[in-house]
Amino acid sequence: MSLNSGNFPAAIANKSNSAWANGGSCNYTEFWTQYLQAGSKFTLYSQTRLGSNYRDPQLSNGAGFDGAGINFANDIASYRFTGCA
Ligand SMILES: [Ca+2]
Repeated sequence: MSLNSGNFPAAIANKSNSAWANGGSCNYTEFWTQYLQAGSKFTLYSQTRLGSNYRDPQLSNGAGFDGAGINFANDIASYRFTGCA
């Protein structure tokens, strides 16, 4: 596991129906359904670096540009930042 990835703490893992990304030095944030960046994922852009597609208020109806049709509600456990400066 690199510095650009990690697991969400147990207090919030698998308990969210929304997501918002604001990577300070990375263009993309991947949200994964399993710990250690496994399972299914969707990707959001950085709010500050790209300025669009950076949040999804309802994960139950699919999420990101690569997670269409997948129910991610209460099913996000880890993350990875990509496209980093
Ligand atoms: Ca959605």
